Amino acid sequence: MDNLWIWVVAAVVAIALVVGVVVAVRSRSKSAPVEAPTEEPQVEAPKQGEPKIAEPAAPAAPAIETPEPVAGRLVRLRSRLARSNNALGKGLLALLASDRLDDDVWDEVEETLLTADVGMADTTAVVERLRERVKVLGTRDPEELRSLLKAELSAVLDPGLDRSIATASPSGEGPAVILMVGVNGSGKTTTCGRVARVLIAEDKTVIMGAADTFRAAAAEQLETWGARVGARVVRRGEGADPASVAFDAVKAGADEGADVVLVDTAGRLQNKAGLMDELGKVKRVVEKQGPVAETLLVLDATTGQNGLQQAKVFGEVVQVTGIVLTKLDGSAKGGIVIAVQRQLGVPVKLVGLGEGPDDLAPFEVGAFVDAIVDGAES
Ligand SMILES: Nc1nc2c(ncn2[C@@H]2O[C@H](COP(=O)(O)OP(=O)(O)OP(=O)(O)O)[C@@H](O)[C@H]2O)c(=O)[nH]1
Ligand SMILES: [Mg+2]
Repeated sequence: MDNLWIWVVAAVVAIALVVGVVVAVRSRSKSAPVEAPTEEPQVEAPKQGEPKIAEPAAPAAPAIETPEPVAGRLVRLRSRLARSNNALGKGLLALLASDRLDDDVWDEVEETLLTADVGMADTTAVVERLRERVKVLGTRDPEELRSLLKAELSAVLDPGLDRSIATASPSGEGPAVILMVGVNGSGKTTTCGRVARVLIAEDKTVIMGAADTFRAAAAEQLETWGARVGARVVRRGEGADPASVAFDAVKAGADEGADVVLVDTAGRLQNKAGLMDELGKVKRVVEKQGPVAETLLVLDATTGQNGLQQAKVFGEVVQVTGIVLTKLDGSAKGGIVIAVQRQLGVPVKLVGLGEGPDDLAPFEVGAFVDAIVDGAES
């Protein structure tokens, strides 16, 4: 009997021990820290060609700005233009006011125009016509000489050219697509942002495509511009196919009924044949959805005649419909406007006169000529 009790007590103690151990192990495993899996989870890369349209720009800058109206901008910015082009008007008027208008003086007039980047062909044409008219009219009156000079400079700038920016698709369907092309640093992205503002000031709806995919910063720069005026930017990651981004942007524009799609492209050097091919591809792919309304070549006016060489190469790849001449507020010489237009056979449509958001003006021949000639006196 005694043995039986001993066995019962031993069994109860054993069971209690087992239960205690199990409870302790369970509670420890619950509170133990979760160990990180040894293998990284596999993230699936987005498939090539799969449309991946970015969300609207993060609402980092909620205050939407009201861009300045476009009318009269060139007049407002005239002092910047006149400052940088003072030499042209001043030099010419001083020469024309000389006591004797002999060959030496006309040679100097020619030199002044050449130094102002006007280019040989137009310089010769302007000097010949001016010389002829001064002779015929027999005038030496400064005011008359001034208006003769303005008339000749205006004539070479061809005031009759259509300088409007297309805001309707040539096919009549879908958005007007505007491609922005040009070499590194010429001001393409800035121009996209500023043209978007101009269009928004005219109550147009705008979508921008960040087809410069070489640098992530390029798309961010465009988004910053877009966020300021509430224009959506379609983008993909760095290194994505620029043509697909452009395609997506145009598709988004069509789906959303936007008036205009502005496509920013990467800066390209004319000697990089592959990059020029890529620009051609961007255009061809965009055109699968309809014709491009406008291809604007953005040129840095301070690069003078060198910029013209680059511009010609672009003209061979994409049919340029308008020139945007930026940085005319800097050390650029006014004559470049004449040379660019003449040598490329395409009108200068917009000019950049500063780094501000509304420092882009529609080019007007009269206001421009007044600024470079009369600027001499201001
Ligand atoms: N003073 C002045 N600066 C300008 C003008 N237009 C553009 N810029 C400046 O030029 C610089 C280059 O402009 P971006 O718009 O980045 O040039 P980009 O052609 O897009 O350059 P990439 O993307 O590198 O090919 C910026 O610092 C602009 O502020 C202008 O009309 N006047
Ligand atoms: Mg850029």
